[in-house]
Amino acid sequence: MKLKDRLPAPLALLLLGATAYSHAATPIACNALLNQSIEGATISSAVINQATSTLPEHCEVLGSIGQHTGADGQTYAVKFHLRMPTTWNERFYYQGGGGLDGNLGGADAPQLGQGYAVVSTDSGHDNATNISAVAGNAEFGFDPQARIDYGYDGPGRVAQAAKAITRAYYRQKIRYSYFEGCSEGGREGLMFSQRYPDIFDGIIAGNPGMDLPKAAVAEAWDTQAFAGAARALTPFGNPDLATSFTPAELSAVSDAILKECDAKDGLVDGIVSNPEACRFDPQTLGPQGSGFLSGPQVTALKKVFGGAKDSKGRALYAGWFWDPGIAAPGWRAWKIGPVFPGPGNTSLNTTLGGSALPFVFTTPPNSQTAGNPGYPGTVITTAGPVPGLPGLNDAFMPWLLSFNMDVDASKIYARSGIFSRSAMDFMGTGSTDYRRFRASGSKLIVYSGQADPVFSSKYHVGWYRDLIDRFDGVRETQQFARLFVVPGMNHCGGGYATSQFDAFGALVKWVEHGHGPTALIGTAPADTPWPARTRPICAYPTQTRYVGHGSIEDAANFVCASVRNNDWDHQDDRDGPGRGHDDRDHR
Ligand SMILES: [Ca+2]
Repeated sequence: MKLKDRLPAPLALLLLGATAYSHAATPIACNALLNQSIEGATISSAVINQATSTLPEHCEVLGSIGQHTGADGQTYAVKFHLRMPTTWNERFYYQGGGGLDGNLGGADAPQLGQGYAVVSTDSGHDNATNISAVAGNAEFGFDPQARIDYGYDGPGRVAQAAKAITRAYYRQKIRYSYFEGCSEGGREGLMFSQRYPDIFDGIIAGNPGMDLPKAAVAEAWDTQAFAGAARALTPFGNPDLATSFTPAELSAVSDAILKECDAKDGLVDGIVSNPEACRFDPQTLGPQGSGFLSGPQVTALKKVFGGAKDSKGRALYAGWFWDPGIAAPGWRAWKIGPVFPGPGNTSLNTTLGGSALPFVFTTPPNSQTAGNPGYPGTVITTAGPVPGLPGLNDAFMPWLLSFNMDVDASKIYARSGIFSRSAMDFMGTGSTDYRRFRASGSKLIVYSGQADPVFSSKYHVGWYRDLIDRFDGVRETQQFARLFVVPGMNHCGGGYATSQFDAFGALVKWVEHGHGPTALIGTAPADTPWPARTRPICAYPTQTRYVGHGSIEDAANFVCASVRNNDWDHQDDRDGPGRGHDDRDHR
C-alpha cells in the first residue's frame, strides 16, 4: 500500500495487480506431486486441467489420509480434493462439508475462479462405499476412528496437508487461509476455531451445528411432539408428521407471530428484528383462542419451541425464537416434511437426524439386532431402500418415537469399550476458549438463521453471550468473533428474509484490511414477500432500526442499534445434564 502512495495511479494499479495475482509463484509441474507423501497425505492423482468456461486452468489433486480397516470391517480413509489455479492469488480456501459428510466435494467454490487454491474433503468416510442396510450412510458410526475423523480429525489433517501441498506446489508461503461452511460445514468452522486456532486467518461458520449431538436429541424431541399432532399414519403405520400442520396453518402461526412481535423492533415490515422481546403464545390460535389450531397442535408447538427437556425439566438443547419464517418450505422440510411427501416420513429430522442419532451420536451405536436396548420392542428396520422391507423413508421412526429423554439422551455423553470418546467429545463445538484464536489474530464470522429449524439461533446467541462474558464485553469479543442473526432465515438460506449476503467478502476485508463488519447487507430473494428489499443484518447484540424516513425497502434507511432485553435468561438454554459452563478439553 505504501508503494501505491508513491507511484502515479496507472503504474500503481499495474503493480498492485501483479502483486495480487501473478508475482513470484512459479508452480512446479503438477504431475510431480503424483505419489508424493506430504504431511501424511498420499497423492493418488495430480493433473493439469485446462481452463473451461467455469474453471480456470489448475492443478487438480486427489489424495487420502489415514486409510484403515474400521471396527465394522469396512475400509475408511479421509479423502480430499484440491484444486490449485495456475494464476494464484496466494490464498487458500477450505470448502466446508455438510450433513453427515461422506462426499468428496468438487473443490470448485467460486473462490477458485478468483485465484484461491480450494480444498474439499469427505471427512473420513465415503457415502458410495461406507454404507449398510441397517444404518445407511451413518454406517461409519460403527468405527471409532471414522467418528473422530468426522468430528475433527479428518478436516484437521486435510487442512494441514492441503496447505503443505499448496506451499510445495507454488514453492511459496500462503498469505491468507480461509474456511467457509454452513450447517455441518459451519460446525467444522467452529471446530477449527476452537481446536486448530492457528490454521485459518478467517473462518465463516454459517448456521453451525454447534454441539450437534444435542441438536440431534432435539430432533427426536420435535418428532415426538409433532407425532402427537399428526392426523394420519404413513403406509408403514407410523404417525405421518407432514399431516400435523397444513401450509395454511403454519401461515396462520406466522401471521400471529407477526401480529404479536413485528412492531416490537419499531417498524411493521414483516420482519421480527427483536426476537428476544417476542412473547407469542400459540394458545391464542387454539380452542380457547381463535380456534384455528387444535389442542394437540398447540401442545406440539409449545413443546417444540420450549426446547427438548429431560423428565426433570432440565434443558437438553435450546428452545427456538418465534419467527414468521416458520411458514416457509425450509422450515417444514426439517421439522415435519414436505406437503406432498413420498411414502413414510421424509422430514430431515427423521431421515438425516434419525440416522445420525442412533449410529453416530449414541455410544455404543445401536444395531439392527439390538434396536434400542431400553425398549426391546423398538427396532430400527433398515435405512436403505431394500425391496420387501418396510424401511423406505421410515426406517428410524419407531426408534425416534421411543427415544427416552433420560436414558437415551444421556448416551451422547457416553463412552464405552472401543468408543473411548463420546459424541460430545468429538462433535462438541460450544467452547468459549478463544484465547489462542484471538492471540493468533484470526477472525470468526458466525451467521445464524433466526427461523433455522435444525440449529437454534437461541443456542448460538447463548454461546455468544457466554463468549462476551468470558472476554469482558462486546468490544473485546468483536475483535475476533462476530455473530449475525438473520431474521426470517431458515437453514443456510430460504425463509422470509434478506438472506443473500456476502459474508466471505466481509471476512476478507476484516482479515486483510482490518475492517470488521458491523453489519452484513442482506437482499431479499424473489420468493419472499418483498423481493430485492435490502437490510443491514446487524452484528449481535445490535439490532436493525429504521431511521424514521425514507423507503423501508432500502438498507440505507436503517441503522444497527443497541437494545436492552433483560428478561431472557440465556443460561437455561445452554446448560443441560453433563454440560456445565466449564470449557471441556477437546483434545
Ligand atoms: Ca419489524
